[in-house]
Amino acid sequence: MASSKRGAFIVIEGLDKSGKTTQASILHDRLQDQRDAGATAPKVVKLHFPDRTTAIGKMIEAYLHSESELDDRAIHLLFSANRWELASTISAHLAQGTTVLADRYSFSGIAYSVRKGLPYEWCRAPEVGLPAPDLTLFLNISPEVAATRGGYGLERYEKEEVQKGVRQVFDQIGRAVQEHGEKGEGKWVEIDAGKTKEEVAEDVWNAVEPLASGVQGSISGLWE
Ligand code: Z5A
Ligand code: MG
Repeated sequence: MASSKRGAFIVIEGLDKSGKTTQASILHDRLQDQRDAGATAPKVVKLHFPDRTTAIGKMIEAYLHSESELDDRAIHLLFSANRWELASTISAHLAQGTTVLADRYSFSGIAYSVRKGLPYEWCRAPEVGLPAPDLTLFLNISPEVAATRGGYGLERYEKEEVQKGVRQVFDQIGRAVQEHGEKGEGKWVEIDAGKTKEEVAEDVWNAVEPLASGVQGSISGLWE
């Protein structure tokens, strides 16, 4: 890797059960294989938001399992704080040339809370300044197909009418990022997640490959 390159920050977003965790894992392994094959490829780390291992993450998990009730604004800020807990770690990895993959990020935070009726700008505010992704892959699937997938319906928001509302907000965010993407939001690429796992993985790889050896330029703050 050229010494002037830093690691790429790649985010995977999408509705529930669109295959984010499946694809994050396939992509991680592919990038890791590349590194194992030649020492010049960057290291790679994979994160998942919410990170349920921290104290804040445990509060979020209790909420998602409906074991606790929280004001909509309070839970929104906890999800955001859960990202800020890892912000300096993400920036340090990127600066050291490590590729960072995140399974969900700020866009999920906004989409689920706006769907509940909170104002868009209020929801976006606590995300401003987090490390900005270089690339967001939005796994697009219809809520009807998502509802047929394994594990659906176990957590609080996994209901078809909720997912339809969330999808509308994601569409709004995607359009905004595509229009302003050069200013600290990175690139937004939509992937058809209704295909087989292998086909989706190929589309994901085609989008990621140009960044796989690292990217030029400093790390931007999201929406800054
Ligand atoms: N949330 C929020 O409100 N605010 C925030 O800031 C953040 C999150 C970060 C938990 O998230 C909740 O938190 C979530 C949003 C909210 N809403 N709810 N409920 P989470 O990321 O922890 O959720 P999860 O439990 O991991 O589910 P998921 O992420 O929605 O699923 P997924 O990762 O997209 O799908 P998957 O686990 O990879 O695959 C699901 C199943 O489908 C599994 O059986 C796979 O084998 C199968 N699969 C995957 N791909 C395919 C294809 N291509 N074909 C057929 N079957 C497939
Ligand atoms: Mg997942």
